[in-house]
Amino acid sequence: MKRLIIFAFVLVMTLRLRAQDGHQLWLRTNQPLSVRVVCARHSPTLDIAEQELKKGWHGTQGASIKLIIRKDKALKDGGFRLTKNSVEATTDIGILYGVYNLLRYQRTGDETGDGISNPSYQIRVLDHWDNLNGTIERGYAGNSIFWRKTDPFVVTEKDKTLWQQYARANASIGINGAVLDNVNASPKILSDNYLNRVKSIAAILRPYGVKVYLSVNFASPISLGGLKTADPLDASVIVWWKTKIKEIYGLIPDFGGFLVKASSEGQPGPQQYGRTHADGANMLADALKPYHGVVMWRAFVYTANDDDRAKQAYNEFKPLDGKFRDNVIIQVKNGPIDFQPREPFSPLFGAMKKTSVMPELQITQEYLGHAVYLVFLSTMWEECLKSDTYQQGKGSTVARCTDGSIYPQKYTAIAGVSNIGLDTNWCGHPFAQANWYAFGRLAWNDQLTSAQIADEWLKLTFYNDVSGKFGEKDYRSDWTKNFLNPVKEIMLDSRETAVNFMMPLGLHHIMSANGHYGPGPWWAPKGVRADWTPPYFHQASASGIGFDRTTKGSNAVSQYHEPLASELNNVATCPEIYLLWFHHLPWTYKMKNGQSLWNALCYHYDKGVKEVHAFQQSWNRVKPFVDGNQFNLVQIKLGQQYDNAVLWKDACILYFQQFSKMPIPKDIAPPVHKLKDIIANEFKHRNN
Ligand code: GCV
Repeated sequence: MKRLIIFAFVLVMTLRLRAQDGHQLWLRTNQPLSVRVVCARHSPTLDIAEQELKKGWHGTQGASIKLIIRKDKALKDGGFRLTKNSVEATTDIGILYGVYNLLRYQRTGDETGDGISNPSYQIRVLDHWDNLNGTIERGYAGNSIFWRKTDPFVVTEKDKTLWQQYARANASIGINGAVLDNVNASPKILSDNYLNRVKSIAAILRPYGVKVYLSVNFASPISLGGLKTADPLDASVIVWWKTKIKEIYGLIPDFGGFLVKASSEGQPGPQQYGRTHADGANMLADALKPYHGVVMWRAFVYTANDDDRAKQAYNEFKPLDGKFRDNVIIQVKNGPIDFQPREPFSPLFGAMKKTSVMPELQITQEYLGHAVYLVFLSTMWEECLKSDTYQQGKGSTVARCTDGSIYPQKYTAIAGVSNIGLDTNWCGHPFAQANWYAFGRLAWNDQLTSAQIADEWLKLTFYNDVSGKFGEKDYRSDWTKNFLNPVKEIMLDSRETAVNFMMPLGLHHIMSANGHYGPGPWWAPKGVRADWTPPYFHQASASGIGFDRTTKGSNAVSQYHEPLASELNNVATCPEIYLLWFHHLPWTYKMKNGQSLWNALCYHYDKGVKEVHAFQQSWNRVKPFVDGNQFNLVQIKLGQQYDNAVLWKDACILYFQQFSKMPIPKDIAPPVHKLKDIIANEFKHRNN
C-alpha cells in the first residue's frame, strides 16, 4: 500500500512538473476545485460549458453555478451576463462564452465589471492562408492543421483531436469563424472530396460555435465546372454557383459563406469580363442569401499603373459604395499598402458609408519577423482601431466605423490572418500565441487596451509555469513584480521596437524580397514591377527620402477626411511616425527635437537595436519563473532577433548613407557589417 502511495505521488509530481510545450496555449489548468453545475437543458455546446467549469473551476470550493438560457434585451447574440451564481445568455454559445470568461476572471483575478458582455463584431473570423497541399502561405509554424498532401481525405482521430483543441481555443476568446483555405484559392476546394473534408471539420468546430467559411477562386466555374466563362452576369455561371452553394449547404447547413480575393495579384475576377467588384460580389451574395451566407470580398487590389499603390483600393471601391448587397462585407486591410510594421489606417474605413466594411488584420508575422521576433501585435491593431477617421465627426474611429456604432451595417465583422500551424506550440514562437489571443479579445471587445490583453495573457499562460514554486508564500506578488511587470513591458514596447529597427518614421515596404524577412531597401531587379520594389516606396535620392503623398505629390492625403487630410498634408503637423509615408524631405530637414532627418533616422535604428538588447537582458532575469523549455526557446529567438535588428540597422544606415552622404552620428554603435556583404548574402538562406 505504502509503495502504491509513493508511486501515485511520484506520478502526480511528474505530471505536474512535465515540461511545458506550449500546446495548451492560454488554457493551462492547475488543480481545479469542485463545483456543482445546474443546467436545465442539454446540447453539445452546453455539455462543453459544464465540462469546462468542472475542469477549470477556481472559484469557491463546492460552489453551485446555474447556466440559464432566457430572453434578455441587454444581450446580443453570443453575449452573456455573469452573476455571482449564474451564467445567463440567450443562446447556448453565449453560455459557453460566459463560462470561458468566468474562468478567465477566476484565474486572472480581474473584476467581472457589471457582468454583461456583448461582442463588438458579429463575425470574428480567422483567415487561414492554408493551401490544399498542406503548406501555408506566410505560415511560420509548420504545415496546415486542416490539409495535407498524403492521404488528403482521410480523417484521423489525431486530426479530430487537433481540430477540437483549435475550436476550443477559439471559443475561449470568442472567435466564431474560420476560413479554412488560402485566399489565393484553388478551385479544387469546391470538389466533392474537399467539401466532404470541410464537412468533417465543421462537425468538430460546430459545438464550439466556430462556423466554417471557404475562400473561393472566382474562375471555379471554368476550372471545376467546365464552363467557358466565369462572367458574373452570365446565366450559366449564376446557375453553376447556385448549384454549388446548394450542394455545400446540403453538407454543412450552417456554412458561413465565401471569402474572395478577386482581380488582385493575378487572381481571376469580374474585371476580366468588364464587370465591377460589385457585380462579382453580388452574384455570389444572391446565391448565398437564401442560406444566410455572407460574402467577404477583399479590397486588397492594385495594378501596375502610375497611380500611387496606396490610393488604388480607395479609388476602386469608394465609387461602389451603396452598390453591394447587404450580405457582402468588404474586407479591408488595416493599412492602404500591405500589413507593414506601421501604416496609417486605410482611408476606406468610414468612407464607405452604405456598405458593410470589415478590418483585416494580419496575425501571422509576414512583415514582422516571422516566428523569430517577439512582437505583440495588439498595440498595432489598437492604434488602427482607435484612429479617428473623422468621417462622421470627431470620434469616428475605425472601430466605431466598422462595429455598427456609426453605420447601420447588416453585418459587422473582423478578420485576422491566422498564425497557426502543426507546430506543437501552434504558432512557432511562444509569444506569437499572444497575437492569436489578442485578435480574439479585440474582436470581442474593440475598446480593450493592449495593456489589459497582455496582462491577461501572461497570467493565463505563465502564472503556474514553474509548478515547484507555485504554492510558495508570496509567490503571487513575487511573480507579479519580477515576471509579469517586466515581461508585459517587453510586450507593450515590442512593436515600436520593431518599427525602430526596421522602418522608422513612416518608412514602409523596404524589406527583403526573400520571404519578406530582413532588410532589402536596394532590391529592384530589372523587369520587376516598380510597386513591388522598395525604392518605389522610400524614394531615396540625393535630394532626400520619403513618398510624397501630399497635394503636391500623389495626393493620397485627399482620401482622408478633414481635418486629418490637412494635418497629414502639412509637414509641420504630420505626426512624425508617418512623416516619410506622406512626405519626401531633404536629409537635412529639421525634426521637432532639432535633429536632422538623417541623424533622427540613424538614432531610430540604433534605438531599436538597443531595445532588443534590453529585452534580452530583461528576459534573462525572469528565468526562475519560466519553464525551462519555454525560457530557452524565447532566449534563442531573442538572440536571433537581435542579430537581425543589427542587420537591419547596418543595412539601412549604410544604404541610405549612399544618398545622404552624411556621417553616422558618433554616439551610436558603428555598423558591424559591410553593405556589399549584406546584399551578397540576402538570398543565401531561403525564407519561405
Ligand atoms: C495571400 C501579400 C502577401 C501575399 C498575400 C497577399 C494577400 O501580398 O505577400 O502572400 O497572398 O498579401 O493578402 O492577398
